[in-house]
Amino acid sequence: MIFSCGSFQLDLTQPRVMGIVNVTPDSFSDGGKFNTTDAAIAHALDLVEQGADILDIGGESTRPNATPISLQEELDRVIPVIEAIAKQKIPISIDTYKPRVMQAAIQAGANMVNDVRALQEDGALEIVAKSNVGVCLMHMQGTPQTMQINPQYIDVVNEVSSFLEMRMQACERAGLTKNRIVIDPGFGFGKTREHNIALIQQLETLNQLGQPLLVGLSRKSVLGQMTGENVDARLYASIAAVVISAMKGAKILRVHDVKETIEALKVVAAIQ
Ligand code: 7PJ
Repeated sequence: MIFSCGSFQLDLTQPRVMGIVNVTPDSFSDGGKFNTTDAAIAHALDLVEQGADILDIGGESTRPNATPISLQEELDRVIPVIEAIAKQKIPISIDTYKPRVMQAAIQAGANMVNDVRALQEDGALEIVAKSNVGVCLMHMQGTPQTMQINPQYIDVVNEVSSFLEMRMQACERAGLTKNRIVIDPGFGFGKTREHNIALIQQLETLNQLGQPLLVGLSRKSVLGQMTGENVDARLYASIAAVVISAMKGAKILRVHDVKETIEALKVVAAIQ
């Protein structure tokens, strides 16, 4: 399985690691630590050193209740980081739902768009389709401001699967070829603990959609609910989630802890 993202052809026979680079002062996990351009670039280079296969650059936090930021603020945060990292030989993903940020990021060297709204904003689909970048289509119920207020499903796995299939079809109608699309159930995005668990348990069902699966569970609150640990102490839980996800067929793991994740994935690879 080859994932085509811009000038990169990523072989997904073995799972790949997407390292998270937050250029946000309020991101729920490492918020405030890497909020300047230079610090974000240094963090990105460190993740490359640790062995990341993709870097995911995000300027606007999508944690529950996060305050939205302006287009200009988001551009000011992410574009200088992308321009600096584009010199590295590693695919760069832009984590945004804003079409104008996608456009500027692609121009600055991004190879992939990671969109928590699955290209549903006006113009997003067209911008990605007319480029050659890859895309991650993620499921979210509601918006970051409201999504954790009583999320409800009749059948969460079925509903997430149908949504992703609908967005895959929209992408294909717009001219995006299948080899440019990965899909993601969106853990924690309008989901209770039970919803998240059902999605992990039935990851194989989403695999049946035929597109590579991206999983983002790193340090998330569902892991905190399971372990009682706060966000700075969820490494072991995150590694457990990576191992389970990889064994259930996930092809891209979106994580904060790159080196540790790679080590865990080597164990999975060795026994498979
Ligand atoms: C995800 C994401 C995720 C994708 C965030 C956090 C919240 N993009 N962006 N999947 N999560 N594709 O990292 O905890 O799960 S931001």
